[in-house]
Amino acid sequence: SSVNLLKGSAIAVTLLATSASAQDVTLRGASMFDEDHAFTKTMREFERIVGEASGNSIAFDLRLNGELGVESDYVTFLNQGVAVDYTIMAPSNMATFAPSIPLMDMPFLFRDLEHWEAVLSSDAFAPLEAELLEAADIVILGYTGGGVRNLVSSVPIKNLEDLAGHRMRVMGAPIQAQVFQALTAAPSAIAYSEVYNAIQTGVIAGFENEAASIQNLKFYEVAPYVTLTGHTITVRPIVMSGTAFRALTPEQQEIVKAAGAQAGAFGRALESREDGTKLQEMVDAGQVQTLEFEGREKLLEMVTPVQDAYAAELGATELLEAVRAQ
Ligand code: X1X
Repeated sequence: SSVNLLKGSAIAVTLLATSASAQDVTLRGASMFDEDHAFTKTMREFERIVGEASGNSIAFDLRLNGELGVESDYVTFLNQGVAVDYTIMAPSNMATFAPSIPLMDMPFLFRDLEHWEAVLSSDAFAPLEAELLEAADIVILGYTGGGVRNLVSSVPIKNLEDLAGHRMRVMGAPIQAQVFQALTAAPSAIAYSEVYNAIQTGVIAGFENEAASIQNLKFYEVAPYVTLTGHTITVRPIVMSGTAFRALTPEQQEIVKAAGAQAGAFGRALESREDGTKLQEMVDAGQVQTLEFEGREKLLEMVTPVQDAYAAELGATELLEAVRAQ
């Protein structure tokens, strides 16, 4: 019997050794949303492509509905190589780890969808990717996004007069607060998970967001006025922790990179296509009322010096010029 026991443990060791050499790995992902949101659908597409290409040597465990927190939590996890291996993330939520990364999604960066797509299909952001890897140990695998961010408020905001002193939440990157300060609003950085409550209790009178997320998290319940400033077309990197990335074989690394690029293109087409439809669905359901912003053309003028100063401070003036020139 002791011989049998020994045999048993020898078999167990062999099995372990076999599975380790096959490099089977499970990656844990995080989404703040349910299956209906474009981010979740994009991560599902990423998983599908990787699964197929890797002969299912890479498996996935995607946690939805903010089970693992919000993006400002995810970025810390990715940086430390714990809890979350991959997700989709607003560059402005990574500011504390890499100050230059929020340049990617600063308001009024893109003229229109065509400009946005041209920049994202180029390698204009490569230096920012390198800095993120170096400073935060986070790998960008691809880019999704394509939602248009508007003001979302509990009170109607129709013009610059209404915007003056407007208490609104912005993402936690200094450039976000600086832009809305330049527009004379009163921005404060509040965690995404606190926004609904902060509006409901009157701590702030609104924030800014895109249709997919307003609808998915029902922000219209507390902030039914959507002012069509269209100040940002979102850029949302599909990211992986450096720790998780390095644990893959070189072949698996190539697979996740290719899948990130492909899933990103899928996600960009999806969210940009759905953006208008989702806004209209909320209008039709009586959940939101849209308002034009009188004098929108003045906003870009007010914000440009802030963008320039931010880029200059980072030594990224050339990069900003290159993006504008695309
Ligand atoms: O404003 C936020 O923090 C969030 O808004 C949307 O849900 C998404 O763009 C998400 O990436 C995050 O930025």
